[in-house]
Amino acid sequence: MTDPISSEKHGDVQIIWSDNPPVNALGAAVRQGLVREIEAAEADDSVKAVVIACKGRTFFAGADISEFGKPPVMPWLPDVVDRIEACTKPVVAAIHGTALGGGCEVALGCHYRVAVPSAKLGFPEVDLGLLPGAGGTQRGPRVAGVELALQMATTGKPISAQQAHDAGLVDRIVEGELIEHAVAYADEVKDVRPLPRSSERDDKVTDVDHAIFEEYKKANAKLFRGDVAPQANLETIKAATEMPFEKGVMFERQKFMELMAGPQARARQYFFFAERKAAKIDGVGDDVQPRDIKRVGVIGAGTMGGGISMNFLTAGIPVTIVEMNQDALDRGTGIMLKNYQSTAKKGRMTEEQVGQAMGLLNPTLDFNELAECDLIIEAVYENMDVKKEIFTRLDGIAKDGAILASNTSYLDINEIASVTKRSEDVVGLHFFSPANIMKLLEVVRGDKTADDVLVTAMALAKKIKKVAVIAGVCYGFIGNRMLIPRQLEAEKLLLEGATPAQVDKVHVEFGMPMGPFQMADLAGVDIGWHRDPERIESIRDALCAKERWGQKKGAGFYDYDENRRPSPSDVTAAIIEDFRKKEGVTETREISDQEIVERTLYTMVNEGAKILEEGKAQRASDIDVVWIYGYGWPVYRGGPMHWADSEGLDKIVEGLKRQQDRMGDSFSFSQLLLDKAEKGEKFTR
Ligand code: T1G
Repeated sequence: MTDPISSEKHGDVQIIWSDNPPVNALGAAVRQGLVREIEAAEADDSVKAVVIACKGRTFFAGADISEFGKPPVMPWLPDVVDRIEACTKPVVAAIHGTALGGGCEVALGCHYRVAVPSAKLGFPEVDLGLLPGAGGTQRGPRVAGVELALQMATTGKPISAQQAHDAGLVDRIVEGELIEHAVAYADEVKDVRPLPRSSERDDKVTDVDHAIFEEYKKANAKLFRGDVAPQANLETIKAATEMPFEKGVMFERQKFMELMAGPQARARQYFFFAERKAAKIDGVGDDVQPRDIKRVGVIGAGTMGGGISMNFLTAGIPVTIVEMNQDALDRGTGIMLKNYQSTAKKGRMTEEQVGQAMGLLNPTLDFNELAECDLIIEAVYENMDVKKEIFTRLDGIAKDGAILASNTSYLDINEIASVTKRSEDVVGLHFFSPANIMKLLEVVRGDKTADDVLVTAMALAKKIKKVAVIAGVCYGFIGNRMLIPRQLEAEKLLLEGATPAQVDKVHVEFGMPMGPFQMADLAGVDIGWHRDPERIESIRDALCAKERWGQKKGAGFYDYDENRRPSPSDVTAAIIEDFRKKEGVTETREISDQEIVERTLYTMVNEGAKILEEGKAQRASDIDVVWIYGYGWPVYRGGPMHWADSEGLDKIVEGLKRQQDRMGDSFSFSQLLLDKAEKGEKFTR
């Protein structure tokens, strides 16, 4: 392993370089090299000042997460930062890319910080279930101010170089050649004494009104629900206003170790790598090149077609969107513009960017205009015959090499491909509604889908800022397939005596954004309904028959007021009671919350295991990525499969056995789950 740290002289300024691709993570060799080179610079009388800089695309992007959980190798990062700060000569951090976590802490240990305009600085440790553990919770407030440090540490969101400069976290923003400017700055300050050591500054942490912490917590309540790391970050930042630096860092160390030892940090760190692993396609070499996608075609300008189109327009990729009639086309493009304008109103886009995006849109009624597209995505009515008809037409007009994709959320991609003469070009691209917001994209691999089509889909997903997961062809692919047992058991529980509110409460307390019935009302109780009000085969049918189709109708499982605020419904209770009678259910019983967990969450794990054993997901961690990005599964639980491991697969099997009789024939055990539980194995380690 070559030494990632080197140094070179520029006049009487010593530059200490880190060259540790891909992101200059502060692994052991980097930490050792930094201490070695700082001590050498300090001992060298010809050196008057030091610059710390990084090669490649970014300044240090943090501690090396792959080292977590392994035996520690000295020096600790806090000691490295302290050693830099203690240097008797000025040290200047030259920042480009993203100075994150430990990287931002190294910069804070330096006496000065210069950055290029595009640089970002941040404390994303909270996203790993941690807090800045190398003095950042104490130096951050002292340099950037308590409120900005609090926001950075509890949200994990990076700030721009300009914001950092305005707050005093960056001393100078330099245009052009960073190193040249950094060396010049070091030369400028080489005789300045005393050295501005962040840990010695108290002006921004004294006389702080402690009310800001409670106010911040109240204003950001969602951040603190369920997740323990944000609270720990708040407490350590607050400590900077209550105690001297030395005590503050001891408190920081204590809180850091507590978090690191907890299940939430383990889950989040697992997920950090799970998300990145999802991009890898088993059995497809890095030599397989993506196809060039210059123009995308979207068929259907409804909610999905419009949302899908926006992803590409925002990424600067032209879109031809096709509808059957002008009204539908105008309505669709109008909604797209409205969505962009509301984003601009929130300051997340400029009006000019809105104009650029919409300027790339070619709305048309002429299906043949799709002939010039490199990727065509069908986003029409969820009906196999309709899709087959469209793909038959596409086969006749799409240019050679065009990728033909369906946004179907359940249907068989192989069957759709079978009507074309180019099955190798057919793939599923299952976006999640709202398609311009939700990060998840299920890439559904047909039996004949070519490798380069998959590689193209994964590359395009990254370009449009989606997290893509490869799914095999089965009903509902990965996410929606696991919804099936959950929804089925949830409705059966209503028959047996539970209420929608009780089932939903268990899920929300678990950390889901909403429960099964709240989700049904949001998505539409009538999704997949056969539309025959006389045919009442489930509680859903009974609700649909009464046009209780969910939020859009002001009533579904719940009643809704004009602001769509839900309340338990007596009408729904009566409909459930009637349906019980019709089904011959004469008595109901008290349902425990644990039973709800076992029948609606444990059954999801069982289905996930079946998806794995059938090869419809590449790995268990992909299933976790689907559920966290597609349905809001609490990331601090790591996804259904990681959560099952942390519960213990034997406990999952036990719970399912307890419920097996109640669940009846609709439930069958995954053999993989039984085998792993038997052998004490896990899905995700
Ligand atoms: N450690 C180890 N590997 C890392 C890494 C890290 N900190 N950051 C990225 N990688 C790997 C990643 O797994 C991937 O590997 C490759 O680099 C490219 O990453 C004491 C305790 C920097 C914004 O949380 O946010 O400091 O898949 O695909 O989209 O207080 O990586 O190619 O094999 O994400 O261009 C705090 C995490 C750590 C930053 C670049 N720092 N990284 O995004 O590339 S904790 C973070 C990121 C800490 C101290 C505490 C992003 C990025 P592979 P990528 P990208």
